[in-house]
Parts: sequence; C-alpha cells; structure tokens
Amino acid sequence: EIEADQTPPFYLGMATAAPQIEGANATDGRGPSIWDIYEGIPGKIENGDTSAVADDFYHRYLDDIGAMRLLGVKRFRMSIAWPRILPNGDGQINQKGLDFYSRVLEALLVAGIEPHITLYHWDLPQALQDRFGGWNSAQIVPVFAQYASVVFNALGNYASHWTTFNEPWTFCFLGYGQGSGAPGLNDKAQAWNCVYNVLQAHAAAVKQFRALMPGAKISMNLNCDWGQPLSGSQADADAAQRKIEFMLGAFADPIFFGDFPASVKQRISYLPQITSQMAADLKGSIDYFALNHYTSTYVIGQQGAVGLQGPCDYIETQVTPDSHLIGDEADSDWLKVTPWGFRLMLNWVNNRYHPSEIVVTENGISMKGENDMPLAQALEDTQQVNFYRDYIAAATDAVKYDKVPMTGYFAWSLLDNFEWGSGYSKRFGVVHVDYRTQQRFYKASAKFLTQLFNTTVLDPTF
Ligand code: GCO
Repeated sequence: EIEADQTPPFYLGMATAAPQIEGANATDGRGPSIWDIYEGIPGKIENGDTSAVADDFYHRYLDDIGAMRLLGVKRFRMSIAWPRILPNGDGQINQKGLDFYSRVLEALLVAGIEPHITLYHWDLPQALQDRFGGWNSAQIVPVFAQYASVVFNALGNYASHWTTFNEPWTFCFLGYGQGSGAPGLNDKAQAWNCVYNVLQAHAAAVKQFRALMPGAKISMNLNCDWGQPLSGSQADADAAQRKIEFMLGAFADPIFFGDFPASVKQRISYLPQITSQMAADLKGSIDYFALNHYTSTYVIGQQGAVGLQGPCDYIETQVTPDSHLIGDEADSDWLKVTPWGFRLMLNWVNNRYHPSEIVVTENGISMKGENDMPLAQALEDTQQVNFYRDYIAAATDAVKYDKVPMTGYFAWSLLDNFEWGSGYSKRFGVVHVDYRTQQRFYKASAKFLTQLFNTTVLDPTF
C-alpha cells in the first residue's frame, strides 16, 4: 500500500504514440500508413472513426508540452511516424517530417521533460505493404534499418532512451494473424514471419544505434498479460507458463537466450528458424526491459486448442466457470483490473531474464462508462485513480519486497486518443479531450499521478 506521503521508488512518465495523437495525416508530405488504409475498410473501426485529426497534436504540441510542464511531468514517451520521415518507406527523405520532430523534441527539452522515443508504433508506410507485404517479408529488414539510421542521425542527440518496436506481439498477431488491426490479414504463418522479421530488423537497427549513440539505451516494448492458472492442476500451471512464453517469450527469449521458447518451437510447424548469426546479433540487443502491461487472464490447459498464435494447447478466459470475473471491468472489454497480476508479471520477467533494469512503458485504463458520462463526471475518474493507485502500489511492493529492478513507469496515456479499432470510444487519457473543440481538461487521475510523484502541490486552477 502506498502511503500518502510516499513517493514510488521509480520515475513517472506519460506515454503516447504518433498515430494515436498527431492527426495531420496528409500534412507536410506525410505518406499514407497501413492504418490510414485499414481505417477506410467499413466496419473495422468503431463509429467509422479515423486517425485523421486525432488530438491534433501535430499543431497543438506546444500547449500539450506546456500542460505537462505545469503538471510536473519529467518524461514523455512518444513515437516517430515513419511515413512522415520516408513517405514511401525508403528512398526520399521528407525534411519537413524530421523538422516536426526536432521542434517537438526541442520544446520538450526546454520544458525540462526527457523524451523516450519509439521508432515504430504500428504505422508502417503503406508503400511497403504494397511492394512486398510489409512485415511478412525479409525485405523489410534493411528498409527498417535505413529508416532507423535516418532517425538516429537526425534526432539521436535529443534522447537517451529509445525503443525499436512497440508491442510487436500485437501488430504481428492482430494485424497479420487475425485481421483486427492493420494491415488486416488473417494468416498465422505471416504473423510468425512478422515476429521473425521484427527480431532481425531490431538487431539491424541496434547495430547502428550502438555505433552512433554509444551512451544511449535502447529496448523493445513488449506487452504481456499475466496468465493465472485457472485451477490448481499441473496442466493449468503448465498452460499459464506456456501462455506467457507464447506472448512475451516469443520476443524476449530470442533476445536473451538466442532462440524461441521450446514450447513454441514444439507447436508451431511454420516457425522460421533462428540462425546462429541471428542469435548472436540478438543476444544483448536491449539495454533495459521495456514492459507494457494492463491486465490478467485465467489460463486452462487444453490439448489441441488453437489460439491467436496457432496451436498452443491452452485457452484463456477472464471469467471463472461460476461467473467470477478476474477483476473489475473497464470500458475496454479485454481489460480487467488485476493489480496483483502486475506484481506477478514483474517477478516473472525478473526471474526468467534477470534484466538489469525494467521500465514499465505502458500501464493504464479506460474507465468503465466514461465515454457516455457528462464531462464533470468523466473528470472525476475515480476508477482510473484507483487503478493507478493499486497498480503503482503493486509495483512498489515488487521493488521493495521482491527486489525487482523496476526503475520507471509510464502511464498510458497523457491524452484521450485514437484507440485503434475502438476509435475514440475508449478514453485512456489522464487529460480529457473534447474532440469537437480539441479542448483539454485535466482528470482527477492527472492530478493524482503528479501529486504522487512530485512533492510540490498543484495549483487547483489549471
Ligand atoms: C500499444 C497499445 C496502445 C493502446 C493501449 C490501450 O500498443 O502500445 O496498444 O497503443 O492504446 O494499450 O489499449
């Protein structure tokens, strides 16, 4: 439990992603991304929403950075939009795209806010999907490395914390394997090719990073839900372990151990093989463990079960046979409030990989019913405040009592934003956005977080 006057033993940041906040999708030479195209497919995005305007951060970044400065935010996680930098994916560099990020990064530094930069948060230039099938093809590897080197050369001096990819599990298995994200394909073999090509592209980018920016740190943002065995049976315990190996281990095992988990190799017949050269390039290719975590599921061993990732011999549920939910409901149906799972997840990562440092690069909630509430009620976002209080307390316990080396924590998200297939209907921000006027309003959660992490008391009249 966090005592009122106790600052958590890790730093606080606010997280965002370019395609969810920027808007201005056709401005200053930005090329189309696979999400721009996917959003145009009828039925894919709730209410037919698109990311075309989003939070208009492209034009309002100075105000938003000013607001963060007032809140006492010291770290800001953001991503660079590849289609702004290389509108066709490779070839001609769009200087206006680089200039935009120089302006944002300079404004952050002037405000005393340290940027943490992600190179890829799902906005692949559509040209690369059209030309060779995007992440399904090994041709993506040198192209990503070129993009990375353009960004490192132009913007490298602005930040000391970087990541190559955000949640490759999500964009490979939902985007290529299920069709519930861009590019909307439904092919498990392509999804595992995506995993394999992402790993190679990561290694290629990190090589350049190390040569250019020897003092800076790089990682990959990996997401994982905690998997809790539904029963006390050995089969469920094994299944829960396997679930985490399939989701997190598919990326982290190659990076730490040079190979996919045995549980995955045994079951996925179309899994590409990691060569010894690739293993050597991957091992040691991250400087800190970047974890995105939101929720937990129950896991049940079941021979023959096929999941999102193919044959896996387990199924997942968030409700017990006698109808008990694993945690309170949020607005997003996949998210149940389970702070105890966060502590277990942090321990799992620490016990398996022994990373020198863990930074939680996303954690947050869309409050149940928030999108339908009158503004005043949405701003008193008690469920969101309680979520942050309890998850931060669970992480504090992991640090204090379990000796997990967690050093940083980013709340998802600064602003309500374009929540992918859910459009604007789910609100993860600690700042409310009125999408008709683009006006911003602090929620109680913004004040709670900044008071928890800062000793100064906020002016209540923001
Ligand atoms: C990610 C996440 C974010 C989401 C958040 C809430 O991949 O980083 O998907 O972009 O908005 O996780 O669902």
